[in-house]
Amino acid sequence: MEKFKVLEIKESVFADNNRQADLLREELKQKQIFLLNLMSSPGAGKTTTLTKTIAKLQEELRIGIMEADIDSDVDARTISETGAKVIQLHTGGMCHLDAEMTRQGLEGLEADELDLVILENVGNLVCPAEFDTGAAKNAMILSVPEGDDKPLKYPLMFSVADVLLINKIDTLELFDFDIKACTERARKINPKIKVIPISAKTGEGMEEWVDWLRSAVRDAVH
Ligand SMILES: Nc1nc2c(ncn2[C@@H]2O[C@H](COP(=O)(O)OP(=O)(O)OP(=O)(O)O)[C@@H](O)[C@H]2O)c(=O)[nH]1
Ligand SMILES: [Mg+2]
Repeated sequence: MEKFKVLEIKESVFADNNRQADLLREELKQKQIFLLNLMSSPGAGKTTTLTKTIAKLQEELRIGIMEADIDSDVDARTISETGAKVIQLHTGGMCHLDAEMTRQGLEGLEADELDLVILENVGNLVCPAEFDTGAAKNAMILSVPEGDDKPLKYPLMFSVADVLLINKIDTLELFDFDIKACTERARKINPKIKVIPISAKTGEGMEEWVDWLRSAVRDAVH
């Protein structure tokens, strides 16, 4: 038997997503559950970063992961090996999650006893940025092979992110990726964005990221 549930989430019936997102955010705050929405293009390293993040935090926080995909359970299978609670959400072709879909996921996950829930959103740099999920914070990953011009091409994603992880820095030698230029471009769109270069593969930068996340969870709860 699988160690995780697969849930077909239904298209939202609410017209006003921002209101649903605010309601969900407030409810989660009351329940002291910190929800992080993790976004990136396909293959930037969301699942790899999550497995390493779980390993560093699972002794101190009760963690649950919601893996959203159009139609596969590859990522939930990977996460289930970490021992964290996980659910696979199928969006039925939709390239994003909104607040009501996120709520369905949280109910399926039975998140009430958890401290930290991370939503791995559908891999896409456009649609997920357009829908508030009700998360306390938004994180995004841009990986080195994608190029340092992405803040110029997908500004909305950079404008909604609280933290930008520049992943795969172990490959910097192979690509013309200028971390400083990328950071400046991202900050021009979003002056408050926190930028953390990491390699989910080698572990470089992961401490700084985990410290950021730990503080964000603590600040939200206290
Ligand atoms: N070199 C290197 N490869 C990495 C790093 N992080 C992830 N990868 C590789 O990048 C590929 C995609 O990683 P995933 O973690 O599956 O990416 P994802 O964003 O979850 O992908 P989707 O869920 O399909 O959108 C895998 O082959 C990983 O091993 C890294 O820091 N360095
Ligand atoms: Mg993934």
